[in-house]
Amino acid sequence: MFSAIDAKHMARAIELAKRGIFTTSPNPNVGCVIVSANGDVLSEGFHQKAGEAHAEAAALASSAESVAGATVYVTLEPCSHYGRTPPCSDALINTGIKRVVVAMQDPNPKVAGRGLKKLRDAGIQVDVGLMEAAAKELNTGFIKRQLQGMPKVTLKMAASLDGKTALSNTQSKWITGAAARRDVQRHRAMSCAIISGSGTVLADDPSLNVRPEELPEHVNTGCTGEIRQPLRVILDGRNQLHSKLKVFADNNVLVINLSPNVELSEADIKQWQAPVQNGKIDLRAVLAHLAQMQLNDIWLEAGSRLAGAFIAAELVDSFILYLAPKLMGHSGFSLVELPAFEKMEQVPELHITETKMVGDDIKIVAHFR
Ligand code: AOF
Ligand code: ZN
Repeated sequence: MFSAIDAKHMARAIELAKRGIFTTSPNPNVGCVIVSANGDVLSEGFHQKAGEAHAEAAALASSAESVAGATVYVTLEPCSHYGRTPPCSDALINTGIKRVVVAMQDPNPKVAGRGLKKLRDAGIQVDVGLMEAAAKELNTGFIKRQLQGMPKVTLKMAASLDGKTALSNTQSKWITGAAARRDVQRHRAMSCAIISGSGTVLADDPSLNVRPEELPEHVNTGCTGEIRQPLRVILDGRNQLHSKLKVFADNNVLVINLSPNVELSEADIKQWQAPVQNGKIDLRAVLAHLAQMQLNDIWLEAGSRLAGAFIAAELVDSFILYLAPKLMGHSGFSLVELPAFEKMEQVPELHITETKMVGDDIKIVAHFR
């Protein structure tokens, strides 16, 4: 069904989709290439921002020539619904496209195969599944939210080679080097929200912001458009936060607690009261709430206790660990606080998919089974 030429054009569409990684949320990253019957690339497009043209519409709009008889390569099924923009499947039909090659079906229940059907009913040849795995990789959070009503959670931690996150006096600043911290900036920028706990926020007073000047890749990959700041979500089960902290310097923050914090209310800081579970914030309910807010990808930067609670509740999808070439000793704090296990079978297991050097540190990417 697919030729080497098909693969070349779809690979390009996937590269184009990546130009939206810092800007499309809550919408997916989508890329599109239009190729004439004699093999010339007529135009390219990608989705940049919710409310603006979908990838197919952007590609159609930028073709100088007629696209009648052409083949369209697109990383996600063309949409069939009237959302913020009209259906792309109609636009493709109206222009006389002959064939559409699609990497993956749209998990959005509003589409979910209807776009493919519309195209086929109009007599267009539709071939689905080329480079599907790579296309899914572009939108793991979007897909999870559409299918499960939950966002994708990536837990980030930094530790010494002996797995310690802080000294016994809780000092934890600058375990890793500058390159690893820049890498964290990139991950934050690709996320819809950053979750942290009040303990971390009170101890370090971080801004939890993205600093676009630390994202050279933004320029290198051809991303355009303003990088969005992820929503900062601070969990505060015991109402310890106060409005003078750096995270509250702008209003792109949501505090999650069990009862309203009067001082924060007076400072107009948004809060959401979560359901309680065993006397604590129900973490699953928090994530479901964030999914309802259309957040796809959550970056969890928390201390060992909150990180352990998310892991124990089986709410973490991916784990990114930066290991610094330092030894912090037996009295330091361990990576994650988990219940004492009696048997090895009870221990959470991960699958490591990537290891690489980032500056002087090692970056490990792993996924929970
Ligand atoms: C995009 N970009 O290139 C494609 C999308 O409300 P709307 O109009 O922004 O539609 C969003 C939905 O459209 C999205 O959830 C997905 O199902 C479908 N396809 N979306 O943002 C694109 N092709
Ligand atoms: Zn569309």
